[in-house]
Amino acid sequence: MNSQARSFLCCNLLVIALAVGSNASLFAQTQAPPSGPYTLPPLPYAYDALEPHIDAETMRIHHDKHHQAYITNANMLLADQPELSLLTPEELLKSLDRAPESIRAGLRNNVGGHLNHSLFWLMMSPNGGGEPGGKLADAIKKDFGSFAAFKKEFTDAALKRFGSGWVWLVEKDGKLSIISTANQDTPLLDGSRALLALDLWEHAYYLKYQNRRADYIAGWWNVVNWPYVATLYDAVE
Ligand code: MN3
Repeated sequence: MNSQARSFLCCNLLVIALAVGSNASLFAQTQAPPSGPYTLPPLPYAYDALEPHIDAETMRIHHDKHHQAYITNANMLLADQPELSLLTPEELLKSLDRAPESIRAGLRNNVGGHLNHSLFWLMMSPNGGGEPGGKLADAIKKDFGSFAAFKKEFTDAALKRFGSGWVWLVEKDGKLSIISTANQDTPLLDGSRALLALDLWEHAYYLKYQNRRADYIAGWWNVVNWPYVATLYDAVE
């Protein structure tokens, strides 16, 4: 690469760095994403497969840009952490105290972002929607009264999530519950197992729905991959 091309690339990276805000310094330090322990999992369906509920452009940017950025940042933070790099995202988030304090918050946000999005893609399907069956259906009825009551409680939690974060259906000690986490925090941090997740960052819906979060949530129910959620539930029993 000649020096002109290099300075052009450098300049563009700086613009990207400024655009992503708090992670700017991570981007500005290098010209190319480093290799590292994490790689972007492919979407298990086409970008437009969740239309009309989630549009193709949102899926493309969400997966290729936002999820990739969490991975790039996490890999950069782990560049000189060979022992931590051997851990799975789940293991790393559970043992953040082993990381140098200077990179702990960055790992929490970016490894959390990688883990949450990796789950989120699988929790949706072009053949989604409807209601779960089997043991998960029984558990929802036991702990919420009915599927409709569960859906209402989950939707209410998603509407009330202030700022960026997620709403989850989780299992802990044999009981289902709905919780909300800020930023990219995961239910793992309080010992819960994630069964279903809804991304409530504006990047997840703003292109199509703008400020109409309620419409995004209502649309999203049509793409929930209940068979996959049921496998996660069966795995925790
Ligand atoms: Mn997201």
